[in-house]
Amino acid sequence: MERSTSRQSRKKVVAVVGGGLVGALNACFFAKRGFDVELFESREDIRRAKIVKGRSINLALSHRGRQALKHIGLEEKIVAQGIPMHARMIHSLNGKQSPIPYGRKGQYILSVDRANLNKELLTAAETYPNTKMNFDHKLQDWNAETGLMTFARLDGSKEQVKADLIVGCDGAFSAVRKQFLRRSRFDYSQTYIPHGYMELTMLPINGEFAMKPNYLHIWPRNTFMMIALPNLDKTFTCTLFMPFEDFEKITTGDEVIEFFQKYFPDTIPLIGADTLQRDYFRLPAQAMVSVKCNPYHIGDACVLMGDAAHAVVPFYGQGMNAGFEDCIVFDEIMDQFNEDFSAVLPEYTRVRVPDDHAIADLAMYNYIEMRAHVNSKWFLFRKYVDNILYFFMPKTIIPLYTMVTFTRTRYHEAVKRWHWQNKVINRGLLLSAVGAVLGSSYLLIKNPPDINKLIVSAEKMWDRLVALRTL
Ligand code: FAD
Ligand code: EGU
Repeated sequence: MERSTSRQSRKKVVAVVGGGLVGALNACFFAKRGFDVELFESREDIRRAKIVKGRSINLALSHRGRQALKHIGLEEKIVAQGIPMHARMIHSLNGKQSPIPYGRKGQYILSVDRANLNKELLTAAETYPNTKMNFDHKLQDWNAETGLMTFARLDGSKEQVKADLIVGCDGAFSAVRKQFLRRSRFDYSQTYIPHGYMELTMLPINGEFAMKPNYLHIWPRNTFMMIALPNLDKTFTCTLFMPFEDFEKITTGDEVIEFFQKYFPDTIPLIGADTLQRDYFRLPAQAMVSVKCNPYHIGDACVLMGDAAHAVVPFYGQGMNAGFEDCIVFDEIMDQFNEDFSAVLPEYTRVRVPDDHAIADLAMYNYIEMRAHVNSKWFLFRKYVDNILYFFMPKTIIPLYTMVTFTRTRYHEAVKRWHWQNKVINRGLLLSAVGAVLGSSYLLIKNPPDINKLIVSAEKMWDRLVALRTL
């Protein structure tokens, strides 16, 4: 009796491992609930760092991520520092640009600066008196039985810390997750895709954005693809996605220009030939990995969130958004189960695993689909069809990306609904095809055409088909 009251009166210590996007956000969520929060980050404080290394410079923030920021009162501030992207801008090989809106007016995604977002989140976490930030603390090992963690410092020293709950937000190569791997009945899979990515900077031209700023620019070229997001300093960060084996084939500056001349000719004058060559060889192409696991928790002692639980390939722009939503889902379950970790953790796994696995699958599916046959024409066609169906039947046919990007529909529900919609669309197509055949047969029987006219028109049709192919 006495023990339990003393346990309840003592504030529980929550150790958040990883001070990246999800870790810093999570520190705010736990601090807001009144826990004693200790955040441990292996790198130095990026607010003081001169060079910020790490992954992609900017990210697309959408509804799920924004909702999470709203919970900690940071939505407005981050939105004000982001650049709205109301549409994609599809760049065809011939330089033609075609915008396709993301949704109705007011439906847009935001291009945000990763480093800036991380800094704002760390600062927000620090404003709570019950948080303590520990930089230069790299988790080496921890004990699932005792909750004792061992951290390595840059000076070679070690530090041991105990916590009531360990929250693993230490990214795709999570050290927290290592202990999970040693346990029985832990499912784990990791897949590297054959593509790598490389970031190229497009500087302003005459002090202005080199391209229209309020768009997500896309150059879909089947196996090669480039995406560009605007930054506040009027630059664009272009991300080139390409199989590693093709990256390796390009070894000289001339070959870089040759390659861009062939696939992204409109970008050469915008990026500039020398910048292009310099950026291309500055860093080797980066790998992309997809990680799925289950469960996300060990007893009442440890839980994984963000990339540590589910790294996804970036072909839906949802990695961070999903990680941020993890924090909301956990928070909602904390309310439901009165902050009782032994009940909250299993429930979090039960609820969240199907959704994170669904977005991991969707992102991988989109990667395979884009690589297989998405050139600019196909991309435009598909998105037009999506938007047209949505326009005429907004209650029935909601594009998948709309559910994923602009709602908090559970990812696995979105997938289910998408399958159902596809069935409806296919039935509709089949029905209209059957109707068309029956209808035209009837008309043909009623008024048989002159056979000579028919042959001429068939020839014309053929010419048109050939013309279409060579467009
Ligand atoms: P991370 O950002 O990886 O942070 C992990 C932190 O833990 C780091 O600070 C690291 O230093 C620290 N750490 C690691 N190991 C230890 C240790 N042993 N001890 C202590 N600390 C440790 N998502 C989107 O939503 N929209 C996008 O447009 C988008 N675009 C992307 C484009 C690319 C090219 C890539 C690669 C990813 C993209 N993502 C996007 C995904 C997004 O980057 C990740 O999902 C997000 O960064 C995950 O955040 P996190 O905090 O879980 O992990
Ligand atoms: C990739 C890298 C267009 C940032 C998926 C769309 C992405 C982003 C799309 C990166 C694409 C692809 C969607 C958003 C977004 C599209 C989306 C991909 C942001 C299906 C910084 N993707 N990304 N889908 O619909 O839902 O515009 O690096 F080319 S935002 Cl691959 Cl919405």
